[in-house]
Amino acid sequence: MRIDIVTIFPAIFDALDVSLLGRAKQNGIVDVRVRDLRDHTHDRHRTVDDTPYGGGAGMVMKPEPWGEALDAALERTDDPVVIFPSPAGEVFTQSLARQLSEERHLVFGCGRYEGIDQRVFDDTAVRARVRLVSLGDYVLNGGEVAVMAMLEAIVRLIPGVVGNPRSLVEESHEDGLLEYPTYTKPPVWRGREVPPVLLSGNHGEIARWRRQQQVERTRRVRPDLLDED
Ligand code: 6GU
Repeated sequence: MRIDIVTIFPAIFDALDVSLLGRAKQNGIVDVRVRDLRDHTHDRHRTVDDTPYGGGAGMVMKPEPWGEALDAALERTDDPVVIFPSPAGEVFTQSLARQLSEERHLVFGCGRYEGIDQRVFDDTAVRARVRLVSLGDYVLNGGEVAVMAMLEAIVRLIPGVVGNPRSLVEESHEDGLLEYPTYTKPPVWRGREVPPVLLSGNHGEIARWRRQQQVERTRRVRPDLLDED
C-alpha cells in the first residue's frame, strides 16, 4: 500500500519507523512518503495560513500550498482515497479501518489551525475519493496524531503485518463487542486467582464464559454498541 502524508510537522511521523509500522515499512508492505506542506509555499516566510474571510478567531490554511502538495501526492496513481482528519468528519471505526486497509493508495492531509480552505476539499473531490474522518468527539490541535492512530489501526489489518492473523479476530470491535479479559501465569498473583474456568481445559465452557464476559463488559461500559442494528 502506498501512503502519502501532507503535514507541516513531518518529524511527528519519524515515529512510523518503530514497532509494527516500522516493520511494515521495512518489509515493503507499506511505502510511506511524508511531504512537508511548506515545501509548496513560494514566499520568504513559507506561509501556510491566513485570516478567515468573514472574520472569526484563528487562522485558516491557504489553498495554494495544499493544491500543489496534493497534486504531487496524486501524481501517477489510480483510484486513491484522500483522508482529511477533522473533528467535523465521520467517525473512524474498525469497519472503516478494514475498508481502508484494502485500498492501494491512501493520502492523508493534516490540517492545523482552524482548518483548511473549503475549496481544497472541493477541488480534491473532483480527482479522488475524499473523506473527512474524526477520531471522536474531542478536539486535537492538528491531524497528525489522529493520522498516526488511524495508520496503526489500518496497517495492522494488511495481510502479513500482524504475525498471527487469529489475534485480529478475537479483539475488541471485530464482532461489535468489547474483548473479554485475559490472563496468563502465575495462577495466583497478589492473592488474585485466575478464573477457574480458564484452567478447566473445557473449551466449550471457556468460549461461553468469554462471550458472557464480552456481553457484560459491553453492557457496562459501552451500552451504545448493543443498541445498534
Ligand atoms: Cl481526526 N482531527 C482533529 N484535529 N481533531 C480531532 C480529530 C481529528 N478527531 C477528533 N478530534
